[in-house]
Amino acid sequence: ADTAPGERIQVNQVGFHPAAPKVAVVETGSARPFTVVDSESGEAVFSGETTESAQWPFSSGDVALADFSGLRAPGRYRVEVEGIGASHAFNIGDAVYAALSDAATKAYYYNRASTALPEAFAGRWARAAGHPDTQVMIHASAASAERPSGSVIASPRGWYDAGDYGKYIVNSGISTYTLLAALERDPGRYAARELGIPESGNGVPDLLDEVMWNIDWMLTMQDPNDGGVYHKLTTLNFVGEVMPADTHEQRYVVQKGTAAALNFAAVMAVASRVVGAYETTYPGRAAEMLAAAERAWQWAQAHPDLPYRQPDDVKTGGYGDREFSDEFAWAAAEMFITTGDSRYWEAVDFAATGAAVPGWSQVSGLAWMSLARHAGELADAADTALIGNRIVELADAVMATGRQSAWGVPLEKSDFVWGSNSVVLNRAMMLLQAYDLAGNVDYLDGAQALLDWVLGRNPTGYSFVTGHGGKTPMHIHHRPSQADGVVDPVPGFVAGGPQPGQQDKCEYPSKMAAESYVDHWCSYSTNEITINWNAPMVYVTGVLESINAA
Ligand code: 9MR
Repeated sequence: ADTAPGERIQVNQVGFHPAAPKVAVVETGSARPFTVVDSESGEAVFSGETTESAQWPFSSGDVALADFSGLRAPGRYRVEVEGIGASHAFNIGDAVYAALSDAATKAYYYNRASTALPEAFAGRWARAAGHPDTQVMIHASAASAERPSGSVIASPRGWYDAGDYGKYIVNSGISTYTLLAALERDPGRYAARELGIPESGNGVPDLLDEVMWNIDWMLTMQDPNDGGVYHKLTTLNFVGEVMPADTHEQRYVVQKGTAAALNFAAVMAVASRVVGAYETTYPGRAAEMLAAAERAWQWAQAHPDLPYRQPDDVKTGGYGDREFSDEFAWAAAEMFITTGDSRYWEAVDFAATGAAVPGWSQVSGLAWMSLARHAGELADAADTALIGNRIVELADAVMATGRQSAWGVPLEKSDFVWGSNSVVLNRAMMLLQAYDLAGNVDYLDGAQALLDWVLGRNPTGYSFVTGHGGKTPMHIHHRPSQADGVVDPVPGFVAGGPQPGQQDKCEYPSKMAAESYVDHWCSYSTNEITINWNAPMVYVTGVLESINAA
């Protein structure tokens, strides 16, 4: 008998651009005929036969692929297989990711610290101000002669990192960068996107205004006395599921370190060149940021190997990293691009620097991504052949992994870690770099398959973005969503996604890597949201929109 929609046929629940490859995954032990039907009338508009069924290591059961790429007519549809059921409904059309991309960006607004979110901008998710962060204490681990332990600084604004209320410099690095990179690739697109935030209409892309909220905070995390950067600003322990306005525990800045300084330097270098185009609205800011970047870079030269070591009395997120060659490469690349000063290129052995799919602790890919984006304007010192090769090598490695697998999505075992959806989206982001560089449509199609995964073509049956898809997370591990009394979670957030670690001891439906996910508040290891997981969603959907519109 047929099952409920989405039970045995998985598809991107948001949809596809007309020219995109379109694939649904059917749980079946053998090849089957399928149809695509108009979701309103039920009329069949496309028919085909699935591939032979196959298994893969990350989920149970045989699946087969239903390819309906030939359907290009705009509309709202479902995939149906007799005796099995139907998929969730999805759209085919232009601008199919525009609302999603805006929502994934607006999510940052909803996670702003130190401000009220008025109903005019936040609608049902309006909330009172919390965490003014004007009286933040210097933790003993961060004490200096000028700023002794227990002395107080102001460090307002910024985004909450995740479902918790901490503000972490390392993770702000990749998150803020990725949003700026989206803007650098498509300034025209973002100039036209209105997000409904307090700064809308100020003549600057809303995306940049949003980023400035976090940059303003990041700048306060630099010690003006030596240029070093504090690792994080948090309470000593995680607080409970309360609204920002209802928690008043003392907050601290904790320990300077090499990773914080280099993440800070890289972001400020990028932000400086981006905000430089908006001198009227943000006078003096580009120069301020570049100076801050240079000081942080200098500090890191003097402290090249200072890992973050969590003090005994601090229990919030660690974001500890012990390997800094990628952070050095990234900061050097951004400083080189922004200043044109070849000393930055020469400060790092780029020939010996590999490229990896980016994550908060591995940022070499960001260096290559920026270098490739600016390849046409780099100072002579740069090796542009090397830059192109690194991107293409990485994209080819991504494409080689599991592309022929049962789900037709280039994934491998090591992708199923805490925040797996961000690994998937960062893979897609890197494929888009190679597409921009080499024009090979395979890379674009690979990026589409990866986006499909996060939007529903996966064994959990969830589209992992709150509010976007037929079956979406309702109980994300996000304090405001849990505490605000509104049934729907704050929209536009990407949940972490399946991974077999089960670090939180919630109850899971399966131990298999791609099925180990539960839509429950308790599941901070699969159902939390973070600023670094949302960023590649903004990037990838924005780029696909731009490519389709071109
Ligand atoms: O995203 C982080 C993930 O890579 C780590 O495995 C995990 C455990 O250390 O921590 C994640 O980061 C969390 C951070 O420390 C605090 N804010 C919430 C983040 C997402 O869970």
